Amino acid sequence: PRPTIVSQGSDMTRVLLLGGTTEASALARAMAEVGIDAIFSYAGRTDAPVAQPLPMRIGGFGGVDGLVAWIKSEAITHIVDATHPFAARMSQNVLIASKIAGVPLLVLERPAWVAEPGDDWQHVPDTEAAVRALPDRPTRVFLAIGKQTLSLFASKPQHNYLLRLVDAPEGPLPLPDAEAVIARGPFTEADDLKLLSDHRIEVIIAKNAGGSGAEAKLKAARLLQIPVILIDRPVLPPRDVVGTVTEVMGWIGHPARLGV
Ligand code: 3Y8
Ligand code: NAP
Repeated sequence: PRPTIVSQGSDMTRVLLLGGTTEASALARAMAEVGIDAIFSYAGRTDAPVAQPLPMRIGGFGGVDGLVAWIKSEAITHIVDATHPFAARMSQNVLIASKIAGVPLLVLERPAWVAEPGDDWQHVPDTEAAVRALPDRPTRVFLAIGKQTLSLFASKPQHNYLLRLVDAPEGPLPLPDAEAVIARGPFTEADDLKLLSDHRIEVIIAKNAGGSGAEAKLKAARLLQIPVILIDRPVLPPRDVVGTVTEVMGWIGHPARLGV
């Protein structure tokens, strides 16, 4: 359903933008450009998140109750969930909190990736299934899923794992034969072609994040004929979802500048 315009951008407009993705950063730029009163929220998952052109807050809210209290204390009039498709708990919490607080919510989400000719993808429902999908013979695996679910792969220590993390791991990795490259996307196809070739990768495990910031490795895999085990997104309850910054700006009541 097309979101109805909630307000014509009255001067009471105050937006909570839950960020952490390429699309959230694009939306922040559009809002800053037209002077919308908005707060950009990070979880504080990384040591030094990229700065935004909006006032930022960093850290959890303290569950649904903390979020409801924060929304009220900040007199928020609109909430945009532009978090990652795998940030399921945040999306679940804000869906509930928006109803309790009576503040409208709109989700900005990129479509899932769809295989193209030449792709060799195996879809699995979750990370546990991705572990099971790995072969038994020792294999060179590119684990492009960050660090929060790494420990699940300890049940298959025989593989050589290449990890890509945003921050250097504090302690030892939970895998005996693993190497981490430290890099913050968005990544380019040339970067990922080189990474996959240099490390003689035989299979990639990735989340079906969608969007442009993480898709370079899939394009490189297609060229190099490397199979991909792709983890489906967690299922969330029905929400108002749009795919573009322009639709979000219209919903807030500000026609986006042409070309945003
Ligand atoms: C903290 C903010 C922007 C946002 C950029 C996007 C693209 C680059 C690609 C690979 C896959 C992965 C991971 C990834 C990408 C974008 C986007 C995206 C994937 C930052 C960021 C934060 C995070 C959190 C981090 C997770 C991890 C996931 C690495 C900033 C850089 C694998 C997801 O060390 C950790 O604990 C990292 C945790 C959640 C997944 C995981 O479970 O480990 N993202 N990523 C946000 C916060 O604190 O609120 O530090 O600047 C943002 C981006 N990461 O503004 O341009 O839009 O998706 N992020 C995945 O998609 O599979 C890397 O290596 O190919
Ligand atoms: P999650 O598991 O859904 O959320 C766990 C808790 O982290 C939430 O309950 C909330 O804590 C806090 N949180 C999450 N996102 C937040 C935000 N934007 N602002 C304030 N608090 C937030 O989240 P996640 O998967 O760890 O993702 C964390 C951040 O990384 C998000 O901003 C997301 O967009 C970004 N990101 C995630 C991925 C991924 O693969 N998961 C990929 C790229 C970017 P409280 O309950 O205390 O409020």
